[in-house]
Formats: sequence, structure tokens, C-alpha cells
Amino acid sequence: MKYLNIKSVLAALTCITAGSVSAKNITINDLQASNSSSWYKGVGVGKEDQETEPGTAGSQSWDLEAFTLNGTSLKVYTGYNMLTGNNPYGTGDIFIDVNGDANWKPGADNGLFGTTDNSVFHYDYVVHFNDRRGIAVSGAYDVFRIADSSDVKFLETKFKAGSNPWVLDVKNSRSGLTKVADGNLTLAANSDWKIQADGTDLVGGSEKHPHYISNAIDLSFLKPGELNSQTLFHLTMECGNDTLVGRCPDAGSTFALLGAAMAGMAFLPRRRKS
Ligand SMILES: [Ca+2]
Ligand SMILES: [Ca+2]
Ligand SMILES: [Ca+2]
Ligand SMILES: [Ca+2]
Repeated sequence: MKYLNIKSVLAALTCITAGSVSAKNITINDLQASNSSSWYKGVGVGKEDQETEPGTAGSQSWDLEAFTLNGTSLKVYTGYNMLTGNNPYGTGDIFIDVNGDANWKPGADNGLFGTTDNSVFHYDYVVHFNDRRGIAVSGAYDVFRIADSSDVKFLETKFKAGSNPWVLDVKNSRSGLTKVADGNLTLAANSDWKIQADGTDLVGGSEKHPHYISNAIDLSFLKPGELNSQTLFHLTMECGNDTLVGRCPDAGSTFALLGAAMAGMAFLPRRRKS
């Protein structure tokens, strides 16, 4: 086990035990790989900054840049203004999966403009912006625990199907919604070209199209154990122009490494005896 890089194990562990250690950019690749000649293909963690989906508008004002996690505090970094929207499309909700079964990848639902449901996507919570005025939201949100059921309705995106879904359809969900928390999202603008998102670079900001940094969304509504290496966050806007996905990026390899390390430790004494 000499080749085991203890630094990488510790780095990964800080993510798993996110309840007690420093903030981390948890953005992963949204897997909507661009095969176009578009220049807006992505840099940084998860190749998500300076990236929008194939065939969509590529610019800072449509860019979702990063999720960071510090303990139970989730923050969103964007070029797209979630509060005002970007004409003619408003922000989506933040969908959360806590048991690794969400169909978050493109292709789960290829519809546009229609209604879909959670028997397709298997999300477990939604941070739902409940005060929508046209394409703008006030920032007020309810957090619902949602059943894995076709009764829980979502709306499909209106331009890019692979980004589905964009919002919880509270009115048309027959059952399966349990409100567990509420809060208010606020944004701080930073017009620097380059900023830091908890130790990682984000670029593309300007006076006209800054970076927007959200206040912390408190995830302490999650039950014990639900903030783990499989916990995943998904955000897009009404059109699906960009999708942002967050998850502890080293989690899988950490368990593999820990498993290997434990197997190795278990193995050594037996060898010595023989
Ligand atoms: Ca950017
Ligand atoms: Ca992006
Ligand atoms: Ca789930
Ligand atoms: Ca994206």
C-alpha cells in the first residue's frame, strides 16, 4: 500500500466529512458534452465555468459556474442572475438527491415544454422558489421533501431537453410534498474578471455581467446521514441553457481507496502470521 497517496485520501475525506471542515467547490461535469464548434466549452472544476450546453447561448449571463459546500452551507456561483432571470427565462429550482439514484444525466426525459415527474428522476428534496413574478423570483424559497412518485410533478425545460427538469410544479403535484424548511436567497455581485469560489478560480465577470454569489442555503433540513458522498445538487433555468451539478467529486475513489487500505491492513497481519 506504499503507493496509496495519503494526501489524496485526506483531501477526499474532507469532502465526505463536509460537516466539519472547510469549504469546497463540489461542481462536477454535467455530461452534456459539446460536440459543436462553440468556444464556450468550460474551464475549472467540472469544466463548468465558461460553459453552457451544446447549441445554446454561450456567455457569462447564461453561465452557471459552481456549487460550493461548507459544512451544511451550500452556495451557488453564477453569471446568470437567478433573482432577475435573463429575458425571457427565469431560474429553476435546486433539486437534491441523497441516495445516488437520481436520473440527473441528459436523456432521462427528452420532452420540452411539458410536465414530467419524480418517478422518472428520483430526487429527494427541492429548494423551490415560491415567489415568482414573471421571470423574476424574490428569493423566497420553500424546501420540500418529495416522494419518489409520479404524483410529484416537474416542468420540462423549454429549449434544452437534456437539462430537465427545471422546477417543481407544486400546484399540480397531487401528493408527496412535505415542507421541511424555508429561506431566502440573496446574491452578491462581483464584477472582477476572476474570483475565488472557495479556493478555485471562476472567470468571465465584468461590470455588465458580474459573478453572482449566493448566501448560504442551510442544508440542516437533511436527516442524519443524508449529506454524504452521493448527495447531488442540480440547477438549470427555464430554457435549460446551462445545467449545474454538484457532488463530492472524490467520493467514489475515496471509498475505493479506503476499502483498499482496509483490505491491505487486514491482510498484513495475516501474512505476518504465516
Ligand atoms: Ca464564468
Ligand atoms: Ca456553466
Ligand atoms: Ca433519490
Ligand atoms: Ca453546464
